Amino acid sequence: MSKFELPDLPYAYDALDPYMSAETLEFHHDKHHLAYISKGNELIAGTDLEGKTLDEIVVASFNDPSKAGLFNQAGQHWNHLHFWNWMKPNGGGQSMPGELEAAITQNFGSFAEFRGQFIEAGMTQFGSGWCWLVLNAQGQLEIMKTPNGENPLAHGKTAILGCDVWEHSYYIDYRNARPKYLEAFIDNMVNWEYVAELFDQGPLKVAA
Ligand code: MN3
Repeated sequence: MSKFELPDLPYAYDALDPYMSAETLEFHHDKHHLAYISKGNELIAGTDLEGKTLDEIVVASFNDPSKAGLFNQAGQHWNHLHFWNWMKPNGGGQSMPGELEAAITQNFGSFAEFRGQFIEAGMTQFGSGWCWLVLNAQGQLEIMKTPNGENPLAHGKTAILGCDVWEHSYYIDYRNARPKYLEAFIDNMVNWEYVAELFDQGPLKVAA
C-alpha cells in the first residue's frame, strides 16, 4: 500500500535566498506540506482509494463530495510535490529549452505576454490558491487559477508549472506584496527544465 510521503527538498533550505528564504522553506516544507501528508494518510485509511496512485486519488476524491476533506490534503500533496521541483537556484527568466519557449510564444504571442498573464492570475486569485500554466486535452497551453488545494488535474488539465499563492508561501519574505513574489518566481526561481520535462510528457492520461 502506498502512503503519502514527504520528499526531501531538491536543494538546500537556503538555496533560493534571497527570493525565498530558508525560514519560508523550512515552515512550508517541514510543517505545511507534512501536515497535508499526515492528515491525508489519516483520511484515506480504510477507504476504497487506499493504494491508488496519487493522480487517481486527486481526481476521484474531487469528484466525490463525501471525500472533500481527503481531496484538500491529496490535492495539496500533489501540488507541493511539484512545487518544490518547479523552483531551483538561479532559475527563472526566459532561458528555457527551445521547444517549450516556442510553444509559449506560439500560444501567448510572446514570453512577456505569458509572464504578464501568469502573474495576473496569481494576483487575482482571491484568497488562498494557485496559478498555473497548463496543457489542455488538445495539448495547447493555457493559464489557470484555482482556489485552496484545487489543481488543474482535478479539472481535467495537466499542470506544467504552478505557483503557490497561499500566504504561507510568501508572507515571511514579501509580507502582503504578492505581485513581487510572483515576479521573483517567474524571473528568478522557475526550473524551466522541469517544466519542459512535463511539457514533453503531454497531457496526463488520468486528466484527459
Ligand atoms: Mn503551500
